[in-house]
Amino acid sequence: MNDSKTYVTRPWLPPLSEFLPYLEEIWRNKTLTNNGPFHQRFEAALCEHLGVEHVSLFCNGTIALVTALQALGIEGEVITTPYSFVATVHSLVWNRIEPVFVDIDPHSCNLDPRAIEAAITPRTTAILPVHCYGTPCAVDEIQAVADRHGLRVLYDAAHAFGVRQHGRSLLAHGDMSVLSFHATKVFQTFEGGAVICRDARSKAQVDYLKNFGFANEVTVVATGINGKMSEVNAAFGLLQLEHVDQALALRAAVDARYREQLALVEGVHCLPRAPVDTDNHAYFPVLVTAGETVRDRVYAYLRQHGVFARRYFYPLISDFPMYRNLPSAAPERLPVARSVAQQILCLPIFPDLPLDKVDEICRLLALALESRHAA
Ligand code: T4K
Repeated sequence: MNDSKTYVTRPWLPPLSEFLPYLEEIWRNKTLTNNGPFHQRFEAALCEHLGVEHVSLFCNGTIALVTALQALGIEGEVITTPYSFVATVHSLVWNRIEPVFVDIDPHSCNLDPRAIEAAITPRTTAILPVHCYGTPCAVDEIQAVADRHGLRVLYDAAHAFGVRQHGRSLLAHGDMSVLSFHATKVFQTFEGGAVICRDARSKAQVDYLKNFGFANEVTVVATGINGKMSEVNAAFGLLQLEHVDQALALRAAVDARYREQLALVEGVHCLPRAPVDTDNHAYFPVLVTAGETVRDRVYAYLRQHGVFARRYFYPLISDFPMYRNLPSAAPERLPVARSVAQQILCLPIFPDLPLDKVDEICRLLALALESRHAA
């Protein structure tokens, strides 16, 4: 990739010299995978860092979602959001579960808790909300709906690493939460993910399922998959944990600079950050309020100038061919999600994005919005 280009994100990497001793240890002990020493140390370190009790590491967030749904025994229909990365909903279909889309809240871009209750049928077994961009869902309202109807709650927390609210980790809510440690995430292990479980029993269930269902050398207790994280990824994650707070602080500075610079640019609305104890600034989403045509011209204009902003999440998942014929995918049922998807643009944000580059992106954005480019 050419360095004159500015991508929506770039992974934060520690100095290579810091990683070499970890690799030397793996070379010495020759345990490459299957719950090795780095895997165990990384799970323990993550519990400590995140302030949760039970973490099960995975090869990626998608297999973690698929496995968490199995561990919770979810079937029938699950209420979820059309405004996410497609893996959220694919994970349901890989378990032969029918997704039921409901609309989002325009401020948080997360499931609108008022819309959930109306979508519940006798076949509904769970809710699969997403903490989109790391913004917390309405966790108390969602839990109240779930309790009233005896439903499970599985959070897709792929964007929510390290977010804390009301004195506790956001990941502590629901029956389980799933993280992604993909290269594009605030905390990454090249590929990777994790399931946060409420208790040791459900972690054991998840652990069996990600290891073919083996309970011991000769006993298979479930139709498991291979979802394990390798020692190289786990060792890298352990090292990354030492740097993540610094990386988040650098992201916060980029976020603040955008807000300052864009405050006076007409036609762009920065999505507000929810009040939290610790934010992670995973994305910098803005709305181009003139709508889809102008948004797409702004997107193209930025690209011409080497700025690769992304339209996360456009199109809606409910518009993809395998979902659009579901009754709940009907456009008139999802007006807020549709409107946000038509205006959304995620601007580059990553720890070593120079602040003068942020200024330049804001200038380009303002120029693009001038009528001669965007009208
Ligand atoms: N749930 C949610 C809500 C999610 O957002 C995701 C993943 C998942 C579940 C599933 O978790 P995983 O199974 O992925 O662990 C990216 C990521 O591939 C995906 O992980 C992520 N969400 C999604 C929002 O974004 P793309 O197709 O946009 O990625 P890509 O390859 O275009 O990368 C974007 C930019 O990042 C590139 O232009 C340059 C930069 N980049 C990317 C990679 C991969 C790098 O600089 N280095 C890299 O190695 O999907």
